Amino acid sequence: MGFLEGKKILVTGVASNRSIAWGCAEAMHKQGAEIALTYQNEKLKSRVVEMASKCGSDIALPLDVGKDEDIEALFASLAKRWDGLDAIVHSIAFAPREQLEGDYVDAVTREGFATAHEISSYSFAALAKAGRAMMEGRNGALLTMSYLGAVRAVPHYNVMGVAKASLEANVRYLSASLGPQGTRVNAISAGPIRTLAAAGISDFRDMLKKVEERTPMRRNVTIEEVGNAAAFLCSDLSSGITGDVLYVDTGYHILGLG
Ligand code: 0WD
Repeated sequence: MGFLEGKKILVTGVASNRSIAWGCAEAMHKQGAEIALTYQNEKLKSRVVEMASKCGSDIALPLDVGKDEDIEALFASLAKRWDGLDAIVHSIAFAPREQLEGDYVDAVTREGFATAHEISSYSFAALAKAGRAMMEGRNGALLTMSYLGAVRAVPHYNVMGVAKASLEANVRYLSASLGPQGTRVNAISAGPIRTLAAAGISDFRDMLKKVEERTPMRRNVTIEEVGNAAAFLCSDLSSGITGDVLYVDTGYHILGLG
């Protein structure tokens, strides 16, 4: 029996079979969880429906976190299928491409800053708020995906790093707020992984290579490894952990002069 047997878990942010969210969904399904997926737009719908079926699920629902009505409709639809919800995985981030090129001060704009924060950080609080009632009294868990750029200045990551810092603060505030109802809130800070979102960061290939050369384990992390850590953080095995950021990055973050 898997350690997520009987758990109902909503996984957002599946865009392809390389998505970190997909690593999470697969790992959680393996551990016995029932899975619901979301897709950002109609273009992704058929792919995500098919991916849900690989997890034995027929629940794939639309969600653009930039739209309050989508968030409301998501939980209304979910409530028709499930009598409660045990975990939400938030694996969503976005900044306009030109924000992720060149020098931070040159690139940053009011609009780029606002968009990055709204889609990549506020949306986590919005899902927590909308999902609160369904998660009440179930020892639930919320999980989001961060990156080292939240706490270090990483070339080209620019405003996304500032948004990830906000996201990590969000983890702490949400934990304090939802802890009394038994809901835990954590983040995984993943090492770089080649996904659709990563393709938007200039020199991403170089980043992968540098990490591989220097990181203690001399290789990059996989979505399966992030997924397994996510499964743990959404399970009762991590019942004493909240408000935290777990690094799943083959050890890169511990380096000084790498
Ligand atoms: O190296 C990496 N890939 C890392 C990613 C290292 C550390 C952290 N992360 C984070 C990302 O910042 C993000 O928060 O992991 C999370 C998932 O990212 P991913 O798996 O790397 O990327 P991807 O497979 O592209 O999935 C992210 C998806 C979007 O994909 P695209 O490429 O179309 O932007 O987030 C979704 C979308 O499907 N997304 C949205 N979903 C709902 N509403 C929205 C939105 N407004 N915007 C983006």
